[in-house]
Amino acid sequence: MEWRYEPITPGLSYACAIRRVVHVGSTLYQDVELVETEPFGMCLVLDGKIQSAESDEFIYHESLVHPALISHPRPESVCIAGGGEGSTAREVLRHSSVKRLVMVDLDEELVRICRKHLTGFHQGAFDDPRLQVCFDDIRSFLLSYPDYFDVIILDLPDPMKDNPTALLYTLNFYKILRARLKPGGMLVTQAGPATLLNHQEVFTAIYNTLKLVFPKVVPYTVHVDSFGETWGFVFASFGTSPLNLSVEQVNSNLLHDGVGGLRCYDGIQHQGLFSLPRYLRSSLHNEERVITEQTPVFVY
Ligand code: SPD
Repeated sequence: MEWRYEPITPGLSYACAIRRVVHVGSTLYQDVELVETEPFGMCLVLDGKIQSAESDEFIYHESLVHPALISHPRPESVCIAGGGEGSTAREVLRHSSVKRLVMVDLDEELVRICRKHLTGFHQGAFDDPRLQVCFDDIRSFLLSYPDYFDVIILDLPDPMKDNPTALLYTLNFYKILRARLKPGGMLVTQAGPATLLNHQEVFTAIYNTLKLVFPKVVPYTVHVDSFGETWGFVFASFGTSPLNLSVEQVNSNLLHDGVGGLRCYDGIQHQGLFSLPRYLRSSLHNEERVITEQTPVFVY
């Protein structure tokens, strides 16, 4: 049996048995592998890190998308930054209120590979007429985009050393995003690992930096087996908070927006996502780092 090792944090890796390798290559921007693994089925691996796995990508993508979308009274225009495999778009398009979804991914070749090989992930989302895919750098795209969004979702690769993606986890970029939101708009970003060992790599700093830009900022987490760790997200808005929603309100908002077919997220899971352990709440509270272009943060 062949094993694939992925570093989690200094002194810790996790190993995953490989059944077959479907694709190995490099695009203009990153190394791309598609590997079928014993525990998680087909996995998308970018620059050596699993981004999405057939068996549990629904946990990550439902958690990324739905808390923000059901917190907005009527999300009609949504922007996704990244999200090349199409699963984030798939989740957004479950909402019948969404009239326009713009997905901006730098890597056209990656999207082409995912569209061809990961049909179970995107499930035809790329054919939905509400979706417009733009191959561009999200920062320059937003600076010249003439319109505004109700919700912006950052589904970007993790900030890694020697990768310009790290500049999309900065104070400056968060200010650009705020300027592209409609009144009442909101933002959610994937925010890196959130285990006891590594939540201070990027998660607490992203939270702290967003707090300088938005009046309401709420961190949350979910465990993703194929990442080998618990994952962090941060929600930010001009005042709306997902924390105020009861089990019944979440379920009723989902129903009202025609959202069906979920396997992880509902009113009960919503309360779990936002119930953080004491050590995490205290680290988030005590964090002082601000992420700027000059002081980026990186995952291990
Ligand atoms: N779709 C981008 C999500 C980034 C998540 N990175 C996960 C790395 C896990 N080791």
